[in-house]
Amino acid sequence: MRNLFPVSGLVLSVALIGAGFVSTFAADETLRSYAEKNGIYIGAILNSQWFGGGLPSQYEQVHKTQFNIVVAENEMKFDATEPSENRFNYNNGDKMVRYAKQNGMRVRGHALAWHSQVPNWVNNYKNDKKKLLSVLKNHIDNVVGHWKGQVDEWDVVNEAISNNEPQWRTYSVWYQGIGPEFIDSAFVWAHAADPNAELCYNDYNLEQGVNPKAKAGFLLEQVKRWVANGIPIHCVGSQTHVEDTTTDKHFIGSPDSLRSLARELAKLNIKLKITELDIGFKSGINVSKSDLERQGQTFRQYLDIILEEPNADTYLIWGVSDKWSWLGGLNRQKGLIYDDNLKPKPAFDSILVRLQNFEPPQDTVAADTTANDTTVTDSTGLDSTIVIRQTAGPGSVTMHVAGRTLFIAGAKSAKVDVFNMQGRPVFSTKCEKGSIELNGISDGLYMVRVRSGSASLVQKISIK
Ligand code: 9MR
Repeated sequence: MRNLFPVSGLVLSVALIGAGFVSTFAADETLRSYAEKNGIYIGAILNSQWFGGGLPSQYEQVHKTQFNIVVAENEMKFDATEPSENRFNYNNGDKMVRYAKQNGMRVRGHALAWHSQVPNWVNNYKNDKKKLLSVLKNHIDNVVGHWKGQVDEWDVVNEAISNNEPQWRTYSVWYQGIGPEFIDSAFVWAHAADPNAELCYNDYNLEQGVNPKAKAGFLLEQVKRWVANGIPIHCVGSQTHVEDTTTDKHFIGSPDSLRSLARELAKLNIKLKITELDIGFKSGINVSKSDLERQGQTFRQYLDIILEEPNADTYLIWGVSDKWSWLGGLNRQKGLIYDDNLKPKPAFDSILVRLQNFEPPQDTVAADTTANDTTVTDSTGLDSTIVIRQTAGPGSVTMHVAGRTLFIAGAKSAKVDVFNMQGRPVFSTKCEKGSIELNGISDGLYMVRVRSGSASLVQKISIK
């Protein structure tokens, strides 16, 4: 892969980003610019305080400069969007969607069917299965329908698995009132309401091993079943709320375990996303500089999964600054990548440097695309036909664009998906004859994914 931003190592030029704080990186060296170079999304929640205008302007400046995917901390949850029966409130969610549009960000919706933050009125129907099914369906129809085409992906079901044993979580109004089939139904309804949205199952403690006794092992069996039954699920979100390795005696999670889950999901053509990352220390302890550096290494190890596993594309942190973080409630502290004064911590540097320097392993990168005469140059003068990632299959799939024709070599039959630069699908088709026409798509940059059997190629193209 060619580097859009040929910078090596740490650049120690001092630049002001936003008002009043100093970073050791130049202003255009942002997490999002390097994430985009690598074809991944990097993001942070918009904290609840942002919606009420209660945060300093620096916060938003950092957020929109550094991130290219956003999710609301609380504002798209059931209690926020349907506080009373069949009366919906989309104000805060709309505000976030506008913000995302203005700043070219992808939008995650969180969360549709969850046992927590369910308004009281829902519990009135806990003994009425038929009514509860219609309550959940109505919620999904309305909320997903309202943001159809604007929310790119949804946590359709959140935290439905028990913490301690490999089984469903039983203390949930949806589980108790409907049974586990509420999950299958929720995916089907969400898909019907927005057939282009990516639909995820989201949970925590998924980094604790893929074995039948662990949550991830139980989940994997369910995902296999959902896929076999044609349930429209596209991704698993791993919240990844973890604790620093030295302060948590019970810490049993690891980036390696999460990587194993990603690989198991790849076999099912399901993506893995890190959706709520924080790496906290126990409350009350002194956190030293070397603790923060170790924390940065752990942030980097989780990022490596997203960079290296072809079915992983999103790295989302549950907060921006340690000053506004839910972690206190969990007896943890300092789990994010900006400190109380919105200054980047060592974890920020670890992530940025890794994003700058990452090169996919040679054997997974397609042959040099400059060899054909269709490599195009965009207005910035940079090559824009760039292979983002390739999964080897039998034979090697390649693609190139000439005018509005996309040529595909190395596959007799292939599924082609075209996404805009925010990751929203704009066009899908099957290619049977070696080429397809990209008429009806406006000029600009796109990501194209070609899949044939187990081979998959993702490439950035420019249409002019
Ligand atoms: O950060 C959220 C916090 O403000 C809320 O009080 C809390 C209530 O459940 O939810 C927090 O977000 C949670 C997320 O929605 C699901 N995964 C765990 C997150 C942290 O608790």
